[in-house]
Amino acid sequence: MEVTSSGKDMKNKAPKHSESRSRSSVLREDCFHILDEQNVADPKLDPQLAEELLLKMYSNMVTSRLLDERGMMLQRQGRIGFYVPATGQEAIATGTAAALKASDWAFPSYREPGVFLYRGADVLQMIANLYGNSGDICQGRQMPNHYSFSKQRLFSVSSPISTQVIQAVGCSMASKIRQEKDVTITYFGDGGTSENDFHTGLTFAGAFKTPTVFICTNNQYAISVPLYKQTGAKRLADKGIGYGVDAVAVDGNDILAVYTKTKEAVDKARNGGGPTLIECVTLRMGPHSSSDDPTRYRDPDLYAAWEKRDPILRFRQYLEGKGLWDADHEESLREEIKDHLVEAVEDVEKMPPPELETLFEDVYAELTPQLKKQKQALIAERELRGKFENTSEAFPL
Ligand SMILES: Cc1ncc(C[n+]2csc(CCOP(=O)(O)OP(=O)(O)O)c2C)c(N)n1
Ligand SMILES: [Mg+2]
Repeated sequence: MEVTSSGKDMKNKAPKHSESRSRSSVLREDCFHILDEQNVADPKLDPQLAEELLLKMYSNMVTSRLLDERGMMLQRQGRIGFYVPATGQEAIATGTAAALKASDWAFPSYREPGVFLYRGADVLQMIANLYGNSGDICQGRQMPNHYSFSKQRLFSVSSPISTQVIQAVGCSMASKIRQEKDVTITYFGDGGTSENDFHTGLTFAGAFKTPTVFICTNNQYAISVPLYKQTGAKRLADKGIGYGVDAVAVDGNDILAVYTKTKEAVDKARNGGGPTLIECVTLRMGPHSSSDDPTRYRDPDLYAAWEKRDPILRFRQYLEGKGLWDADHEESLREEIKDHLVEAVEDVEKMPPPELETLFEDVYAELTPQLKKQKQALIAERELRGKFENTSEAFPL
């Protein structure tokens, strides 16, 4: 069910929380979808994307999944301190990114590696961010999974929830004022819709009709807090109404549905039609982060039901149905990606930590007198000690 900002078709058909698990699918009834529960596309809704694009999307999803597997393994082996998996959410990152132009702006959260990958971020540099060493664009000043790739118009990820929402709206206001035809997309979670910044961002977007697309990944949890404890709203898409922002809920595990609704929203924004909020309904299949143990708070039945709706599996079956994919393709793709990741990890692990002097770079064009003094003192201290030992312990995030 689509919601317009006039609220016309809002005779609330939204399910009660308890109803959301009652149909054969665990997916809420109101979500736009193209693939059915047997993963067959509705012929009237199938966007009939070109083969090259479909295969690029599939490869991107698998790369994101395998990067997650590797990242969690590296953390468990003590080679990196922290990792945030996006497992189960690959259709959202890839389906939305595929609907953008390279000149559009993206403001992701920590759970969208697929957006970075799709827009051409270098995997080696992404892995270097996990290590925070000299290969890292941010020279170890960011948390793991908080990537920054400004050349690809990918804004730096921030940990504080939803801060990117107002930044994205500001960016799209700038595009509008400059009469540039770029669209800004931003991503946040279900929990993120309880933050002030979400409401401020949507207020400005609605008032100024900015070319912004808001992607709310409703993965049903904010760390251990389930959605029904997070909000009284039955649908997060409904939150658009109060701000005059058109909204729609989609099956977040159906990449064709995610792509189709994002493309509509992006085209509308580019043509002066204003912002859209897209609620992508999914389930976070992994832990919140490598520091979390979801078995302490999660219903195993819900998890098992969503496992059958794996977005990669569903898309693969769609591709197989079109004769574009088979087991041999799958094996060679996975081999190729795994080899690439192993090689990148090996290369990154050879890189030294960032130079001490980099601590003083990238903020001021010219160092302030105080910073100059601090820099000299630190260099003198290093000469005295020979080197600095790394005595830090991983912070349990
Ligand atoms: C302003 C703020 N409050 C609290 C936190 C701690 N925190 C980190 S992630 C998170 C949950 C966010 O949940 P959601 O928005 O649903 O996104 P998800 O992690 O599920 O992708 C919280 C509360 C934070 N980073 N920033
Ligand atoms: Mg969440």
